[in-house]
Amino acid sequence: VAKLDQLANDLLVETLSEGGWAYLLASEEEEDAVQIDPERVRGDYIVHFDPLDGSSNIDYNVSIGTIFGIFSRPTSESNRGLNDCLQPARNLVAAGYVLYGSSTMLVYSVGDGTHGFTLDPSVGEFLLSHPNIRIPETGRIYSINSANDRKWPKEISDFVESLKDEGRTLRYIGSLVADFHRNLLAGGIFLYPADCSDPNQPRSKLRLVYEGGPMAFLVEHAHGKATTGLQNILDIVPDTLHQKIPLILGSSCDVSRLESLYHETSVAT
Ligand code: P6P
Repeated sequence: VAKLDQLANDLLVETLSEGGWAYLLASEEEEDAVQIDPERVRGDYIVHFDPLDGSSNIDYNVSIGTIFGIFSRPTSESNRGLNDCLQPARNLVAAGYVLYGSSTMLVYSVGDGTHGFTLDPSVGEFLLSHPNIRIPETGRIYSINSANDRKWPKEISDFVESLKDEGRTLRYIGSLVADFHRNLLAGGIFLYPADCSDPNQPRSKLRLVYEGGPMAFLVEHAHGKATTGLQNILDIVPDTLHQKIPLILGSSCDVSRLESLYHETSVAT
């Protein structure tokens, strides 16, 4: 029996292939981009997705999610090749996630606000329940895996200590879509910094193309911010499909405070 994340991937690939609007797919579960048979394509879209993010939580009934981002073909002259996938998230025409939690929600943006829909099983439709979501400029919550605190860069350690001094509360589920969604509505900041155990070779975990990019698009259109600490996530041009990045996103004032710490360090060094 295939695992749920593989099943979710296969379902998305099959459905998007049949739809005809996408000519290229990029999935967390696929080593390379999937080129759709040109005979079946009538559209100019590229779809990135993490079919079931947080799938290690499935057996423990923790909320998980599907993350997606949609690009247009970069130029009418592009050869519809694999590189068409490697666009910065600022180019997204749409992004969103489905959260499988106490209720099933679709949250998406097409660049004009971020909106939430809740599945009503009695009619089998997603109903608009959260129009024009606006993340509070600052929040009580911070979300980070504190077990990694010895591996954090100094800016993150200093920032987290300041949050503790202010009496902020730590909430961390270990499922990006669930942690992000809670902070999007309640306000707060999610941080997954690089492992800097070897300062010369920082190692990140979360992916740019189908995790950080779509989430950055959503939070930006909900008046929040997303950064690596040094760069707006939306502006990063991916080098590779499965590129990993430090991911910090949420309330604009909280993210800006952290960016200032990184700026002070870069000025001082
Ligand atoms: P850690 C789940 O495996 C995931 O990809 C994200 O959904 C989540 O935010 C992160 O990893 C959790 O990672 O190292 O804290 O268990």
